[in-house]
Amino acid sequence: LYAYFPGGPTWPPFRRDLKYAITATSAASIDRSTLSDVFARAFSRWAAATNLRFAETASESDADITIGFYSGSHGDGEPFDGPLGTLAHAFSPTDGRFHLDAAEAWVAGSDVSRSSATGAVDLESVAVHEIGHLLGLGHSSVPDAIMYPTIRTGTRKVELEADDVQGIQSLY
Ligand code: TQI
Ligand code: CA
Ligand code: ZN
Ligand code: ZN
Repeated sequence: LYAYFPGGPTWPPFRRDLKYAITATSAASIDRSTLSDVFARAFSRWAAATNLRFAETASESDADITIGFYSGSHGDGEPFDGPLGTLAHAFSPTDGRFHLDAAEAWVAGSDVSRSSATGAVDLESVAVHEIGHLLGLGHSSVPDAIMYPTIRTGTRKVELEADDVQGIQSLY
C-alpha cells in the first residue's frame, strides 16, 4: 500500500500547473537536451494520472520545483555519498527541491540494459520515483510500485503501478 509524508502535505488545490527548472547540470553525465526529455517524460506519467500539469521553465525564480545534480555536501544537510548508495532525494510538498548525486553513472533510456555491469542508474526510473516524493507520496509496500523503496541497478521501472495511481489520486 502507498503512504504519505507525516501530516499528508500536498501542493494546494489552487496550484495545479507546476513549473520545474533544471538548474544544476554541469556535473551531470547526460547532455542538457536529453535531461529535458527525460524529466518531461517522468513528469508526464504523474500528469496522466492526475489533474496536475507540469512545464519546464528556464527561470529558476519562476519554478515551483528545482532539479539539480550535486556531489557530496551541497548545503541541505543531506550529503551525497559517491557512486551508488543514495542516488537522489526529494523533499515533501511544497519544498520542491529534487537533487541527484552527480557521482552516479546516470544513463538515459535503453542504455541502462547495456551498462548494468558498471552500476549504471536509469535516470528516468529515479526521476519518476522522486517526483512521487515531490508530490507527497512516501514509500509503498507493493514491490512493483514506483514508490517501493528499492530498485535494482541496471534496470528500468518507469510505469506507474495501480498502487501509485491510487496513492496520487487520493492526494489530488
Ligand atoms: N533516495 C531515497 C529515496 O528517494 C531517499 C529517501 C529515503 C527518501 N527515505 C526517504 C526520500 C523518504 C523521501 C522520503 O527513497 S535513494 C530509489 C528506489 C532512491 C531510491 O537514492 O535511495 C529510487 C532514489 F526506490 F529505487 F530505491 C530513487 Cl527509485
Ligand atoms: Ca550515491
Ligand atoms: Zn540535497
Ligand atoms: Zn523514495
